[in-house]
Amino acid sequence: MQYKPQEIEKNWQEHWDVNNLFEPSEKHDMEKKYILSMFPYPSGDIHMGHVRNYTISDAMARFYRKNSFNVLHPIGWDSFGMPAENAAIKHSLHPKTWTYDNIEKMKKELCSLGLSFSKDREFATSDDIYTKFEQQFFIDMWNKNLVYQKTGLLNWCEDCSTVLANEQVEDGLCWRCSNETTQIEMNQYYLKITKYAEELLSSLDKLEDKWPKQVLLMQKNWIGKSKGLQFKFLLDDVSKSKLGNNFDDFEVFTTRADTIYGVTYTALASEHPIVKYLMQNNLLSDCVVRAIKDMQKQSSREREIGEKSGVSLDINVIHPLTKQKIPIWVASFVLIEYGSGAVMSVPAHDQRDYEFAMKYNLPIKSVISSDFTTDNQAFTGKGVVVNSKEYDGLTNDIAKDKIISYFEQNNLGKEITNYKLKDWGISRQRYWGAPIPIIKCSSCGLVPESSQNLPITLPFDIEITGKGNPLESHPTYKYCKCPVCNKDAQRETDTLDTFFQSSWYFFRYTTPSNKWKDVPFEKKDVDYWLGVDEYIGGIEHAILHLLYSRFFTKVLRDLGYVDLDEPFDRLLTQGMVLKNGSKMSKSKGNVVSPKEIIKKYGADTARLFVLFAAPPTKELEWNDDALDGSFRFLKKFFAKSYNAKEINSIPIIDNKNLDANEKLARKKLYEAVVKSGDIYGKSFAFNTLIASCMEALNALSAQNNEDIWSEGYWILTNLLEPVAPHICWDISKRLFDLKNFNKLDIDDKALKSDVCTMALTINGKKRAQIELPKDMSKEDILIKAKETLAKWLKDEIVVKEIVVPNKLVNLVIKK
Ligand code: ANZ
Ligand code: ZN
Repeated sequence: MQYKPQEIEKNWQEHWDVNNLFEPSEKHDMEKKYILSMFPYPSGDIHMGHVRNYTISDAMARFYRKNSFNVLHPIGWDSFGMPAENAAIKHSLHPKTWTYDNIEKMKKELCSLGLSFSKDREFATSDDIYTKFEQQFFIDMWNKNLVYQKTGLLNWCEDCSTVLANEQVEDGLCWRCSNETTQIEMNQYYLKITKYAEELLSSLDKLEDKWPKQVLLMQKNWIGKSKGLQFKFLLDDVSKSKLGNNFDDFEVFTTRADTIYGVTYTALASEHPIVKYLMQNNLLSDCVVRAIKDMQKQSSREREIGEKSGVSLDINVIHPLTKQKIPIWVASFVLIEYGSGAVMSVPAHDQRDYEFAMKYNLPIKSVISSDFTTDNQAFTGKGVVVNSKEYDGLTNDIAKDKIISYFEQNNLGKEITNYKLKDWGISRQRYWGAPIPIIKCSSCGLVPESSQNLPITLPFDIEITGKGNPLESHPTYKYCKCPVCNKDAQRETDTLDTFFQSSWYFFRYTTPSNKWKDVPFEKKDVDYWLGVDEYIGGIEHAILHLLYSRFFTKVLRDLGYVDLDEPFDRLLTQGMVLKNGSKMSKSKGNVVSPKEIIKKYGADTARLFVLFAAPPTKELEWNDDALDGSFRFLKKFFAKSYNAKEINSIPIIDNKNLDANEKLARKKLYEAVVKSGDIYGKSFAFNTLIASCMEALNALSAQNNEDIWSEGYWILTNLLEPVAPHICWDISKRLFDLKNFNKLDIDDKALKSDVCTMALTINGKKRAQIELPKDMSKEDILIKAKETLAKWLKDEIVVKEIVVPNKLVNLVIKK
């Protein structure tokens, strides 16, 4: 019988579909596993990254299902977002039509991979009913003061007359028209994620050893907690009068109070109120103004890593301890959003300050002595304080504490904790998103929509031109009544950031779809299913999505919706899929299409290859030969299945009566069973499990005991089912009527059977080693050895064969 994956796969996909075999049970007395892969954006095409992601989660889901767990393995669509609007402009398709057509298309492609997703729990985040609950959450947050509006800086393209997301600005230029972008101030809605900064940081501890170290570190750095001294620099009298006596001082934040005697200048952000005042009152020369405007145009990334620039403002402060005059500069690397948007600069001990001082010829004063000198660099290490009056001779850590105490005792400043984390700006000036349920009333101000009017849905009849927000120009959408005073009012036309939707989708899956109309999810379902046991996705989500989801969970907890602190118990970040060493991408032209692979080899081969070629967390280099190898293995696996006979339960075999080859086959089989127990829930190194199964099939093939063949297929179809489900269901149905898809018991006797490792050498040089049953005949040993050494023996003449049983084989070849 020939292996015809196309036929087998279609049959089983239909069988699974018709019989709804992958729905979770609603009985909550079973042990559960919630296996979640990050849901896709419906771009229209499945790529190899998807294949990898969903094959990993599917293998986990199938394993746990087979081992009697109640498994939730859902899929949905992260379906709002910009690409739908771009497609609308490019292909004149309505974003909604484009999105939902893509979902249908991608669903078919996913189905062709044989993925065991729950059909019942599928949804798209652009579904009106999803929006309804999302808007309710927004209103709940509004009422709890977790949402607020303030003016924020946004990227603006004058030509497209639209606001651009950070990702749409490339080197300061609009991604669509390549015009220079500017920063404009606009009213934005923000979520108070900073209120949760401390908890988001401290509860990372609970995830230690369960999330990748790298992700924990990235989150920690993003939250960026630091303790330091906040104090005021007083302006000198001349400077005060220059500023029209509108300012007496400004605040700075420093983590290095120990270096305060080394301050040689201070620096303000280009958006600092003092800078703004000087500009607005024409107190600066044209070229200084121009330089400041250039700094304001830089993105925060450029400001942090780009070339430092600055200008002197020609005003001064008084050093709080030495009372000396210190000049005030504007510097590109000082960020307005952090601390107080102003710094004390210590070029001797801070690299940025150092580079800036070198560039503009500012003095450098060393106040920490070190044993080693550094050229062209600030000394940032620990040391003994010098040039600092009464603090001289102390270690810098002690000096820091003393200086902070001095400031606190003399009311000059205080120790504070700062976080880099900023509030989450959630408004987007575009159409294809969830409408923000706020109404602007001229008497009542900003008022949330009344709950019974939810969902506020998008109008379908819009014109998408790429200029401005289509909701703004729609003839009726924004006109409404104020829910409080019933006067004419206007609806907010901003829509929500798509990260808002992806921050709670995993809660929604837990509740059966027949209840979705009335509730976002049921608490008892969330109690049972969460936290997610295994969350699988790309490292690109290490910060934003994962942080926002953690934040949302804590907010929903505080709003009373859930009893949960952390949503994702374990996280697996899959490696990238590469070809010729670089990430597969259309622009590089190195994309391999999953569709073509499935057509040519079948889904099982694609899945086997993806899981076999590398452990899930490592990069996977595409390799056509290895793909072919996976196919050949399955062909052999299928062909040899005819050596096994139909049985209803696993044969009982006594190891005592077996010959060496039979013992080895059983040993290999049970080693594979042990391996399977080792990888699930731990490393998920499917590659090692597959290798074990391959070895077991080889060992099986070296014996001809029919019972062992049956036992072998009972075990192998069970172990490989998560990896290559179609072929395993097919063989298992024919031989065992699927009765072997249960937990496997381990036969210890089979595992313990005697095997020895033999070294294989050629002319005394070690080439390989093999495992063979103990006390195998010399003839058999030689056959095995020559098989293994085949590639070295090609075209060679063996002149002598030496076999030391249970130890080694040496072949002497003619030189
Ligand atoms: C003087 C100093 C001396 C500093 C020294 C560092 C080393 P972290 O640890 O990341 O919180 N800083 C403060 N506000 C800033 C802003 N708005 N934009 C850019 N830089 C700012 O960083 C705190 C340090 O970053 C502060 O300590 C300050 O420079 C700078 F040898 O003050 B430091
Ligand atoms: Zn009103």
